[in-house]
Amino acid sequence: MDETIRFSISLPESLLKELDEKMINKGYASRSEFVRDLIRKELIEEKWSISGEEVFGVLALIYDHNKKELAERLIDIQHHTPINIVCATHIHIDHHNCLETIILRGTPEAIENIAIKIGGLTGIKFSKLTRAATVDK
Ligand code: NI
Repeated sequence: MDETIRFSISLPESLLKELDEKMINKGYASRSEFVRDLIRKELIEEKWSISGEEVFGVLALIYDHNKKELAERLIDIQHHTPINIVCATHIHIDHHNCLETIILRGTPEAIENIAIKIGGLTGIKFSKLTRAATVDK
């Protein structure tokens, strides 16, 4: 575990006020925790912008259960990129809708590619890729 180092930063009063409001609205207990997460978020975005880095993605989907060819296409895409698929979870929401989350691992390009391929299929009603990465130990 990294040693925690304390340092001070200077901010214009209005920016500090904004920071505190956001910190409270997001449920953070301290400025330190909020600023740490802001820095991590920036580092994760940076990692996603570098080609060849290993990153993770969580793709959440809602789709039409009645479109049988869609389910087949979804499975096909996953079978053709098994190296990037860590796992998938499927729940049956109701008679017509399925929810699936697919956890992906690989380069930003590979993950974006799969997410675009899947998100563009006919019958997908919702598709959202959450970009994740490790940035500290
Ligand atoms: Ni289902």
